Amino acid sequence: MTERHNTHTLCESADVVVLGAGPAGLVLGILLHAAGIDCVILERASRTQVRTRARAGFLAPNTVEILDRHGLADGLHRHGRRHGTCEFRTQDGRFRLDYGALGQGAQHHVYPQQNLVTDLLTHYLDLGGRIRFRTEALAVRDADGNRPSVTTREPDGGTTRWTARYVAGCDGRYGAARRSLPPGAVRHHRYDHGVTWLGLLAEAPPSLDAVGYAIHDRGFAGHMARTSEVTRYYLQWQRGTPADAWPEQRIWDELDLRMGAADHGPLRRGTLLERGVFDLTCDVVEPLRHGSLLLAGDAASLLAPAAAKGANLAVLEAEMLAEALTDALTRGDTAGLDSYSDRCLAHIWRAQEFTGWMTRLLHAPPDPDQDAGSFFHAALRRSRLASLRTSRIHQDWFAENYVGV
Ligand code: RFL
Repeated sequence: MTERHNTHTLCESADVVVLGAGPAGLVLGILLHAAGIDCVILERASRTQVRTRARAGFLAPNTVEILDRHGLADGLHRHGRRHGTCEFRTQDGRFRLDYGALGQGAQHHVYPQQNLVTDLLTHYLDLGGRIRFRTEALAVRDADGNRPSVTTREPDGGTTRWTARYVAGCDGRYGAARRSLPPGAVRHHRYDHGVTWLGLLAEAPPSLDAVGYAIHDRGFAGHMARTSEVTRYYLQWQRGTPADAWPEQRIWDELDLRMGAADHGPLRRGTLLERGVFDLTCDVVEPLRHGSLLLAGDAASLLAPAAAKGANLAVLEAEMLAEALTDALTRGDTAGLDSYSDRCLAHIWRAQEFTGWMTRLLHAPPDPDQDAGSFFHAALRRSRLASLRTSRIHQDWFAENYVGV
């Protein structure tokens, strides 16, 4: 329903207003629409930006099951690849873990996030779903009542006030949903691993048929396949240094050095399509609900990308939230909404725990007692890696956590 309020402000409504068209918002929008719920997705970016933003690539079996259950995995099955090996490299050598054959024998699907988002968007639009691009949510108001509203800035500069029964904050870490939580409404647990990565997207085929984790005196380097033409690399980076501080040649030389190219073969070089610097920080909002405002995906919890969990949690939470909202709006049954936060937080803390473990395997934590501390932590990391290389029980534990959410 649209109503002209004055020359600049429109009033519109939907039972559920979803903020953000990432994996969380789109899966939620599709499932609500399929259940006959009146919903709209409001997205700050343009359609092209949404369809081309390269981020995740490793999808867990549970994520694929959810997408399969709702008929959303055709593209992934057609163009994605199964993946089940990772390789750890140090200056002393390397070893591989065929994690797909360990634990419960589960593998990842490698499918770039922008392709998944494009598939989800196409599906949502084919269903007749409502979405507004270039529409930025500015604030969520009255979330503690049963008629919350969202104010948006429209592409033409005007504003719209959306009224709703529920607002789903799927607009990431810096979105309006988090910003609108009144002081004291939730607890915000933050942790900074004290490490910064330079994330790179290279127009180059993968250099190894495994996820590569290199632990080197000069810092961490990582390799993750995306497609046969594009590969993601990471370099541990000096905090505060801009992404463009080094020329391409220097970046490739450093990747070669840390990944032990002299011993294990050179990396396949190509143009760097994208560079981004990000600090390995993580956080959890608790609870994930304030009245009629509910959080999902990165808006609920941010994870360092060391263990590739964020997009997987986003899809899981979106399915849980869709079921809970459908029960509430179609049958007046709010039990699912009441337990939504606790059920999600159990998965979130488990993913945070494993991500923290991975981060400490790849990096020494910052230590005020520099010299003694760095020796101590380097020794702990070597011991952790030795255990992973030699203990079948440890390997099974790793495999189960690496592909699980
Ligand atoms: P998204 O994908 O960030 O989407 C949020 C959407 O909200 C929009 N938005 C707003 N819209 C309206 N009004 C506002 N005020 C708004 N503010 C923001 C944004 O434009 C955007 O479209 O969040 P979502 O849906 O929660 O999904 C989360 C995932 O995107 C994220 O967790 C993953 O990308 C994390 N991640 C990985 N996760 C994995 O599971 N496997 C991986 O292999 C993996 N690799 C990665 C990653 C994240 C990375 N970055 C971003 C550091 C690799 C990298 C480099």
